[in-house]
Amino acid sequence: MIRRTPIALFLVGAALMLGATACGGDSSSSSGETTTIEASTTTESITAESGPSTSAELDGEVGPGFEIEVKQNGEDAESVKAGTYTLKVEDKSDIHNFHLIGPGVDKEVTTVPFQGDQTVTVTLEPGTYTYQCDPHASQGMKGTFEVT
Ligand SMILES: [Cu+2]
Repeated sequence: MIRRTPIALFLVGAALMLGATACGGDSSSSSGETTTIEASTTTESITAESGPSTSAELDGEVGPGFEIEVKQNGEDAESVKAGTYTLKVEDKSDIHNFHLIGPGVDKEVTTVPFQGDQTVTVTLEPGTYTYQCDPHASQGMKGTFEVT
């Protein structure tokens, strides 16, 4: 009786390989959960490796104060996978601009007098990218992220 668990696990594994779900029944349901979790973890890592295209979006923000930032999935972008991204910039001030500089990119997404949203497509290559407000970059109004 005590030895049931490993046997049940083996049976679940065998049942999964055969594609048969009927033979396990009630006794195998708890060990079946463990198998399901392992399977979904594997699926997630395969998805992550196969491409960043599902979340290929970056959000930039500048102003209204002397602030500039780039976020990915709501978090400060520090390390980003190489690829083509939709970059949405919210420019909340008419005294700042948003300028992205890095390998293959030198793009002033918004100009100083512009206020509002601007969306551009950028292709990011491995290296360091700097985003800055040109008039105030020397005062620290800039940031960087790495593309790998
Ligand atoms: Cu500025």
